Amino acid sequence: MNISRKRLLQRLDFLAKIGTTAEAGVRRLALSDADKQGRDLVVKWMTELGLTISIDQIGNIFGVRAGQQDIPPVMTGSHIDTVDNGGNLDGSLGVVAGLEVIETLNENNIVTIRPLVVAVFTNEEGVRFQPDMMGSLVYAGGYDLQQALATTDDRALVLGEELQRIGYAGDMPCGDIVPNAFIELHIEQGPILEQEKITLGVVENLQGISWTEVIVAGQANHAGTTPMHLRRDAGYCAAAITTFVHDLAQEIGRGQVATVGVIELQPNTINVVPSRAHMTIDLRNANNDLLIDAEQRLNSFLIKLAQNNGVDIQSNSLARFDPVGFDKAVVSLIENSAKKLRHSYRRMTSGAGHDAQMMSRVCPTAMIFTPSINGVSHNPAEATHADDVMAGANVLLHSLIALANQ
Ligand code: HGY
Ligand code: MN
Ligand code: MN
Repeated sequence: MNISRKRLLQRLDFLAKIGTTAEAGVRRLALSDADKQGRDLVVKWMTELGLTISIDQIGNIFGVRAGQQDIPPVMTGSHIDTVDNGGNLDGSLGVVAGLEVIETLNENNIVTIRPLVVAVFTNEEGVRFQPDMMGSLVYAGGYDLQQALATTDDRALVLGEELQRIGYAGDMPCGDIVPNAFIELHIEQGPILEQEKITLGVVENLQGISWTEVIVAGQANHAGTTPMHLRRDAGYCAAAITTFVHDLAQEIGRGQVATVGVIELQPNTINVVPSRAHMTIDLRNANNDLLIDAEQRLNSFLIKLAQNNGVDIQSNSLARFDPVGFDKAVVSLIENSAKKLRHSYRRMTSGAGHDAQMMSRVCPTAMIFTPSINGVSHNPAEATHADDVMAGANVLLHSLIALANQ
């Protein structure tokens, strides 16, 4: 029994058409109109597949397929919100492949012992509202619902009101469905599988994530008349922080990565020394001790930089997640499915954050990766060969059946 290639690729195409950008990317920021349209389309597909739909108080969507017994279900799924100008597979692959598994079981009249659930988690990307993986984090009890609903974006729009506006402020308490196991199919978003010419990643752990927002307050001044030693230059400090974290990652090595994704200067004018810088720093490492070391070294650098440049530097944590190990039994079950279907695979660490890392707090969890062409993601060029998409979805099908018949 195999999933239908045509249906799977067609659904991915339909979903990709919602929120397309000028560069043929996808922009479905959490709780935006485009996210609503995507949600409506997925709910339509779930209804057509005969799933019972529940929406929880943070807007997570669950499509439930009854099993032979009314016992804790096996769950799969991911997210359909995207980064600003992302690709059409990040998150969407896991949701659409989950629906394809359901349709394949329907057409083969197979009813598993356990119910099956396909989940769409709210705000996985954390681009508009932080932290990321917010919907699954609240669901797993790792973040207070009211605090999440009160989060605001950079236009001071409130998450809870946006949820109401798009019609996805559900009433099901978060965490109401407690699965027996969870598997997420996702693109690797990195270069490893393609470089090693391996079809599938069996993800056994996921690195720690530290997101910090930094505000540098200096003094606007004339670019021509202000001597260098009298400047309180927020722009220079933002640049110094950016090069510091880049060099820090090189120095620590051992998988340490560091990214300054946002730098906004004020007044952002050619002949004015910047008075203010707003920036974000993303540090990650699979080794928590190294990640803590990186955070501490960044902190001491910020204190020294402020003293030496007469500026005030405030930093606040936007997200902090320890590295996660996935469930050994689920990892080997996925490996067995890959073996049975004669696909090459390797165990690996996830460099990206995923809803699965939050689901691992509530039930045995693991992930399946498919290769990313040129290792590119969070970019309109994000792509995966159709054969690899099929391989991932078929291993998901067989793994879910195995789990749901346990
Ligand atoms: O940031 C991440 O790793 C994920 O894409 N939210
Ligand atoms: Mn993702
Ligand atoms: Mn992503």
